[in-house]
Amino acid sequence: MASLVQPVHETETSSEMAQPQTLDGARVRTDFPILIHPAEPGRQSLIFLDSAASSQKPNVVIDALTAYYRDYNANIHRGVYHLSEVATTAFEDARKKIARFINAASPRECIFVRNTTEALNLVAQSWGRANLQPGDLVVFTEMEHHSNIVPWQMIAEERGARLAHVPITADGRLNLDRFDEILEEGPKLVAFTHVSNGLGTVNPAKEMIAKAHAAGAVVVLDGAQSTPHFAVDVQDLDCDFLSMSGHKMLGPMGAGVLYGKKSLLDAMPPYMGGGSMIRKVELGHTTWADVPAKFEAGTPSVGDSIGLGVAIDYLNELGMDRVWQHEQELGAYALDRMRELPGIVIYGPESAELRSGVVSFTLGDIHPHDVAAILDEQNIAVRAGHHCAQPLMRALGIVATTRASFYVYNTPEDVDRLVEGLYGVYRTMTGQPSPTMSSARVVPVSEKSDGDHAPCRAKWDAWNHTDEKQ
Ligand code: C6P
Repeated sequence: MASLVQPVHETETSSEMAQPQTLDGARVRTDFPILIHPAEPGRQSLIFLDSAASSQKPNVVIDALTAYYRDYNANIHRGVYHLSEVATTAFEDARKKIARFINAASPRECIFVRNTTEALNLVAQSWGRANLQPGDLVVFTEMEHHSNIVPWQMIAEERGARLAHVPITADGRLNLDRFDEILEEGPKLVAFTHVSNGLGTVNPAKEMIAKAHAAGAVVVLDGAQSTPHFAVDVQDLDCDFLSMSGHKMLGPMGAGVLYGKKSLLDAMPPYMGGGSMIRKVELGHTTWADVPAKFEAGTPSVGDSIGLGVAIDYLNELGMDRVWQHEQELGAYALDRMRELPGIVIYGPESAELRSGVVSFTLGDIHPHDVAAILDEQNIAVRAGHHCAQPLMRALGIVATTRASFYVYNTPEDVDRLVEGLYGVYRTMTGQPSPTMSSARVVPVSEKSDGDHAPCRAKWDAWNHTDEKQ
């Protein structure tokens, strides 16, 4: 039975040593069944450019999930029977893989959660409730995802703490002069994203963490958009907490990680009460288990966590340096090609070196939802909206962008298809055969008489009127 469990791979495998210098996106793609399905009749092949929202999954991850449910599905940390022991070992092996992946000092510093949102809420509700006093200052930035804003607002309101934010510069970087000024006020906690999901900006995390520590703050790093794409070393960065979303890094939905320094985690109260997180329960009083169990109440997503471990094996075999180089090359190529498009505004830093493989843009006065809907007709999947970063959009003076995001399975040909697709958007929206953006008003597709795009637009509009537009 135990042989059915994916082995724990070491980071430096001999196969990695033999890998070529660069990553071949077309080869990698063959490991992803969803990307190589024959196109449906009448549709072009899928170009998936929305990995910043959630990545696709390779066969090894899908197979690991199937194997768990087919061969050794059991609850963990409870059963004395063989099946449960096999599942427990596989689950804890996944934790060890994650700890090695981010260079945590111990697997105990890695807590399984569902996603980044849960990781950040855990810190806010546990560390925040125990440590924030009335008048304390909590700092985040204008480019944060809502997950790294709202939990701080909630706990600050409850504890009477104050909030401050670091603004962005005109080219979509953090205003580090303003950051330094805010640090002079001695914040208790600083939370910021390693990489912006709305802009692709890579923030100078190590430098910012050192400054925040010098000012006496605890630092929470949102790693949702960094850990899938380049090597993140928590000891080198010296962050106090780091959040990860496994579903953005080839893993299943439902497995994420909160890394925390053990000394901090040990001192924090539990976030949720229930099974697994206790040492002793009496009718009037309970004592807590050690970390990580203290923060893992209830039955975890066992199969998903094991699947995340397998995703990490896969990324290690590709090599995180190659993954990052591949994405930067694709990003640079996309910037070059897309800049030729008339009327395009690309948000974020000019220099490809300061960016991840995310290109967020607007196309003249065409609504980003229209751009995405028309690209979808060409089977090109991109995201449009505020990307759960409304304050960022406000700072940019817009309500939404269209966003293409690249990952290991994308190729320069995908960029070419995107650019062709965007010329198609011009044609659809302006009715002009040539792709020049004149000063003439672009007609929203929903107003066009052919009505072809009306269903897409109606879908967007309906969704747009819900409370939480993504
Ligand atoms: N961004 C995007 O399309 P969850 O949903 O909990 O896995 O991740 C939240 C989150 C937090 N921080 C950053 C920087 C993120 O990018 C995300 C998720 C997705 O951009 C979905 S909104």
